Amino acid sequence: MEKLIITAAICGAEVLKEHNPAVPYTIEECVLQAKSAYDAGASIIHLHVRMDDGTPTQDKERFRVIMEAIKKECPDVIIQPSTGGAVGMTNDERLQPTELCPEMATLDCGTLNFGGDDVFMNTENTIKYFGEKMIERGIKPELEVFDKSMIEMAIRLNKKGYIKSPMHFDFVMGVNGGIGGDIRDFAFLRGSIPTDATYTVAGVGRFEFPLATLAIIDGGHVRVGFEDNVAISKGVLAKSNGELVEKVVRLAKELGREIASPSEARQILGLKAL
Ligand code: KMH
Ligand code: ZN
Repeated sequence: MEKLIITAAICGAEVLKEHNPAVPYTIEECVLQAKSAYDAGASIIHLHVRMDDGTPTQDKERFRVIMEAIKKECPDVIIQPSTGGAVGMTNDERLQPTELCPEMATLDCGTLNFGGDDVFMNTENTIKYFGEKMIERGIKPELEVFDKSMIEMAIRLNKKGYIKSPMHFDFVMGVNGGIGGDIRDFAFLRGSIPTDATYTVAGVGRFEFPLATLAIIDGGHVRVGFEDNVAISKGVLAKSNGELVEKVVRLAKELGREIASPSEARQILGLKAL
């Protein structure tokens, strides 16, 4: 079985210090959280950025500064900026970090009710536009899917040339408005992707570690982090993103799965070697 790629989604756009005081807003806090995850075994950092007061932003310069600061401490880590940003942002606002030509970035594959009354808009034309920009800028998309229909969208746009093969999916499971996080939901998504595709799973809240375990057993990959979940166990806040990654490493060890280094992750995902 391939080694396990662990992604740490250290920050997100919605989670706040009120949920866990260790959620990073400042440059220094982002570096601290990224380093804790990297030292624990994460090879990819999925990155949102905030202003110092916690306001989410897709500002290119803020991304540049934070990405450079993370690279200083974690030289070979793969940084994967979000192009989802926060609900309500415009397409061009969301695409700003792709102008920095990172190795990877997320590409959200459909519209959904997001966590309540918000609507996270990703029309077919938006997805085509983002796909074209990523091809133009040499970026491998992580295809965020919140439901099965979004896998179908990705397959359709792959056939039309907006997304290249082999595709890499992120099953984001347990968002209010998207698919749930039960075993049958996982099996449904897992069985719906092309045979040459890879996937990672991001379970929201209580679904994080059960879904991580399924992916470890199945040969998939795992995303954890404050964006998705702030607790290390029921009612106990995680001290850092590193603590969440350490738990995945422990589970993988118990289940006989080795952890991929950043260079091994690049090989598995077909990214250029550093
Ligand atoms: N913040 C969500 C509305 C992504 O990173 O691409 C969207 C999101 C997805 O987090
Ligand atoms: Zn995200």
